[in-house]
Amino acid sequence: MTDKITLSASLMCADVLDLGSDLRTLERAGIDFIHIDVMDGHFVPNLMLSPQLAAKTRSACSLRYDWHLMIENPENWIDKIDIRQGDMISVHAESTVHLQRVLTQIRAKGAVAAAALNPATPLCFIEDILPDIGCVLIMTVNPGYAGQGMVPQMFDKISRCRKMLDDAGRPDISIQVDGNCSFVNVPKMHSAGADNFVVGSSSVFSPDHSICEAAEILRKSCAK
Ligand code: S6P
Ligand code: MG
Repeated sequence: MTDKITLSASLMCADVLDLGSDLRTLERAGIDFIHIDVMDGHFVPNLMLSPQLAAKTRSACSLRYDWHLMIENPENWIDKIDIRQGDMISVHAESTVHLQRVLTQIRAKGAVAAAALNPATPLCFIEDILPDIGCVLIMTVNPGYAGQGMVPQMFDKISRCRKMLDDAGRPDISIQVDGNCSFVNVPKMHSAGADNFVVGSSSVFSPDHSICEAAEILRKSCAK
């Protein structure tokens, strides 16, 4: 596991009336990815961020995008999303019966392929397809909404995931965590083995700190 952490800022938590300004500030704050939550109202009980609309926000900053697909049949969408070299795309293991095929489609576009697991989905769903994975996304809330509390047993799941990856000779596979990545939870998630954090209403978009201050607090909290 790497000591360096990366931060993915959740666009659904940004100021929708001033998105351009938030995107420019996120870039100045040293945020690594813009996290785009795509929801279809079927896989999760909510609708969010159209890929076409999200793609238009690219003109405001040059950060890589991290597309979190919470949709049924994600294989039908890979060619319709503005995926660029170095982006990350996460697909839920529960959303398709052909997870390995979708991950291969993503890698063919020069993007990092991430396999996402809901809190109730066991790690064994991905253990046979590690060669096709660049990142595991451990959901620490049930996906669909921002502002939820973390499912506490996910700390242990992160540790077991890190061990599974290291034992398989894949310390290079990143672990991303999404859901209630707060100032309190992030250092604990990092100690458990995660290195990429989806940051939203619990930190970089919390009313108590500016985006730049929040990013700095998070990075310092994980520094050795
Ligand atoms: C939720 C979604 C997430 C949220 C993010 C919000 O289903 O996948 O990416 O936008 O977790 O952050 P917070 O701090 O409100 O949990
Ligand atoms: Mg997300």
